[in-house]
Amino acid sequence: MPNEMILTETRGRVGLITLNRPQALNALNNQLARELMDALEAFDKDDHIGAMVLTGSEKAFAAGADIKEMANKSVQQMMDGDSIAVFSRILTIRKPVIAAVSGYALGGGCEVAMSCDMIIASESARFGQPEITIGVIPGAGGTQRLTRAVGKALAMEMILNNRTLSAQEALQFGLVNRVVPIERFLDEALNLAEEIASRAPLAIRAAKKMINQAYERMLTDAIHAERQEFYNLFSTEDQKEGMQAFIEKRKPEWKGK
Ligand code: DAK
Repeated sequence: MPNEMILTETRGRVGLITLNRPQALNALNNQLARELMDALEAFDKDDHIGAMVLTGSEKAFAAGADIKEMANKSVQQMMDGDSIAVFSRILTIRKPVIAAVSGYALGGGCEVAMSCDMIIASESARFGQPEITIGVIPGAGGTQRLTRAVGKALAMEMILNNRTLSAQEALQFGLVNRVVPIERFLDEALNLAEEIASRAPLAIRAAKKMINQAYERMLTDAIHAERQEFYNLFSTEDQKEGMQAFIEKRKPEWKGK
């Protein structure tokens, strides 16, 4: 089946994937997440491809998992659906993936960017984990990866109080590799990917694997625990209220239960 929510193309030895659901700021619904992961896996298997670039639009890399799709789900439905579980598939990609981020990278969007190997940000990029505002917490590694990237103090502020980072702040705190003007952010990422793709493929793969293991080995258990906490929140009234309030464009009324 042809993709409906992403675009793919090859530029030399680089596979380019563009999230293309502009009406929802690239919110990651089941279909988009599945198309994205299928495309990453296809490029990973393609011998002509040495590296990948993942991007969105100038306005939004991705504004998170699709709140409308998950608002009324139960704990069991969240655990059973392969919907957001496909997020873990990005961790199995062996070739380097560079995120070219402009505009919003929020919630699951920020988590996808952090699951890539490097991030090139446009000057307008904004990173955040706003899940607390809809009554949940990050569920795709955000509590762990963000903390490792920017440190505990800032991660606490971002996750507990919805502090977002500008591109320059993200650079300052080590979340991104470079910040470039908006006209050049995609080319910058493509050039970097092309250079990496020209290097020894097996060594590149081994290097990526080992660098990630510096984090992932201790990370796995924590990610499972985080995911369970995320699922559990679907038994709370506040999760239903938070997501419903977002959909109805009103302020949520928290009950603490
Ligand atoms: N979900 C669904 N629709 C979204 C969306 C989202 N995350 N973000 C934006 N949209 C939709 C809006 O509803 C609106 O649709 P219409 O009303 O036009 O139908 C359209 O996109 C344009 O958005 P706005 O009108 O709101 O645009 P603004 O420029 O005014 O505001 C914004 C942009 C990004 C500040 C705002 O849209 C916003 O606050 N969006 C929600 C951001 C957010 O809360 N993100 C976190 C979602 S929770 C897991 C894996 C992943 C996750 C969890 C678990 N596991 C593996 C277990 C991830 C969770 C999340 O990401």
